[in-house]
Amino acid sequence: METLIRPAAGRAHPEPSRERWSLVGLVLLVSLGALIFPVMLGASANEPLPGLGAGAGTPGSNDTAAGASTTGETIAPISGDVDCSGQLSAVDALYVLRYVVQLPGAPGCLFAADVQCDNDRDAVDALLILRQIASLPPTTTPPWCPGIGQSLPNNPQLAGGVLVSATAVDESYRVWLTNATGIAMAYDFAWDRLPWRYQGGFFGGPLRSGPGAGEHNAPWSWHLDPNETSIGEGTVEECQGRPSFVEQNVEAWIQLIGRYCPSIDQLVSIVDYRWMNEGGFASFPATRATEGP
Ligand SMILES: [Ca+2]
Ligand SMILES: [Ca+2]
Repeated sequence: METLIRPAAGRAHPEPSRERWSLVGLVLLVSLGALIFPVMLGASANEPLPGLGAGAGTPGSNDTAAGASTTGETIAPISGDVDCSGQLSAVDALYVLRYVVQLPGAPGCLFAADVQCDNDRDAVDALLILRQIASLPPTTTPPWCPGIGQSLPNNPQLAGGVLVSATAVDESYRVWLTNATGIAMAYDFAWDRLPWRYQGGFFGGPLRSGPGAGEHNAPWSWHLDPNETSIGEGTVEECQGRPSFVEQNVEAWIQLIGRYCPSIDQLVSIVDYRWMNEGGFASFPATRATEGP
């Protein structure tokens, strides 16, 4: 079920601000944790955390200890499980903080760190993970964001990209983005972080035949080029129009105009499939490794 996250004019969006008061403390905490945590686990601060040895970056390998064997239990990637252990713990939050301050030993499931779904992996995410573990009231995140601990969206045909659903006037369409600029701008639009000159609210990119990868823009028989589409600047009229109008003239539109610039009257959802190409996780599902006899 797709849910409207904001009207184009309203700019209402979830509020991370309530959490920010704690960020300074958290960044201080990570410095302390970077020293204390490895010691607690019997390792020096310069050694990788458990599971971050030779198998780092391999799904299911991060719980592996000496004498470990796999149980055959399938791990589904879940939001916030930064160390690929299959569950949430304070270790996940610590890994996020270590990443923020660029300490070595990046975990294999770092893609799962952005539990806030704002395209940043930062101390806010670490705080949200800690709140979840402590059973504190959940903080507002976009309705399309997987809840912390919930499975990440899975669609191999859209792996490595981000699917944005929007409406132009009263017609729905979808744009699959694989270019970093377009993805970042889509998130920035959703979170009201774009400069005003981009807030005219439309995508712009080369128009292509067919509904695209995974038929993501079905039932329309066109899509926007995922590698070159982003949020447009200023206002354009020559490449704008209703999705249904483009549908009636797809080939002519491609030949005569080449680009299409659908308005974003409502940004309905952003579904992130990038984890599927990140950190070796194209091989999911993996099996969890646990200590053997
Ligand atoms: Ca974990
Ligand atoms: Ca985030």
